[in-house]
Amino acid sequence: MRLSIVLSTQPAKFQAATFKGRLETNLRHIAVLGYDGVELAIRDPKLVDLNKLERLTRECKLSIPAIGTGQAWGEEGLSFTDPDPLVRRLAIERIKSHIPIASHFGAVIIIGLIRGIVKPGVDPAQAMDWLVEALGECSSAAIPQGVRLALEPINRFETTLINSTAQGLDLIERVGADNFGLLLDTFHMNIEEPDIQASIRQCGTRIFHFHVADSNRWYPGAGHLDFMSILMTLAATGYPGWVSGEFLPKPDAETSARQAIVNLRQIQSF
Ligand code: LER
Ligand code: MN
Repeated sequence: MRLSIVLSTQPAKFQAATFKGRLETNLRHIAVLGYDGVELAIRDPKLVDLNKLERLTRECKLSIPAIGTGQAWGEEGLSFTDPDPLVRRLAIERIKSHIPIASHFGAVIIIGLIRGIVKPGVDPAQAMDWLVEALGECSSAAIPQGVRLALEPINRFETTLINSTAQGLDLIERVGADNFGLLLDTFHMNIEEPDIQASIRQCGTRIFHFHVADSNRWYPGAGHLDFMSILMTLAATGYPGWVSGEFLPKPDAETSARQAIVNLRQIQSF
């Protein structure tokens, strides 16, 4: 089990990015804590100095398993399901602009909140059609560069589109691209799934990435989720990927990141 943790490359409103900004300091810190990789939350790849990122991650011996894209929604309002066609186009182009950097680092592109919500006055079936079209276009553009996209089912309090793994699997059928799969997040699963382990088994080889946070969105071990059982179920699917910490920096970033790695490595030793 390779472990990574979320770092936003810039200050962000999103609260569950454990580390934000101060790229060099935070990358060195994450490496010292013992993580194998860093999941970068990037609002716009244009704002990232690729040479610097390449140098720092090489020096810190950190992989980049995934790139989060939700800040384009959180900070700029871009989404695949906005009634304004220009906003939808900008969202699609933004996701496509992550493909070169994802290809370079071997990272999965996360489709989180950039999918949007069903906005007032929009027919939900129309929103789903826009979503399927956008995902089809982005997945096709990513194939030649060997990049995969992972849609994250997100709880009902954050979006009205794709809350559960069952809805995620239906969407995968509709998009019909081999490089399009799911990102499962234990925090959202705890709210939406009747049985977290059963849902993990059902998603099987369609799991492209995995987020861990406890029931309260604190670090694993700070709430009441059974991570031993969850991670053993994940391993039993043959999942070869990363387990990535995306939790609130509580009581502070340092303590949460340290406790997470202690608790997850302890599970791993069984
Ligand atoms: C992002 O990975 C996530 O889990 C969402 O809660 C974003 O708001
Ligand atoms: Mn997540």
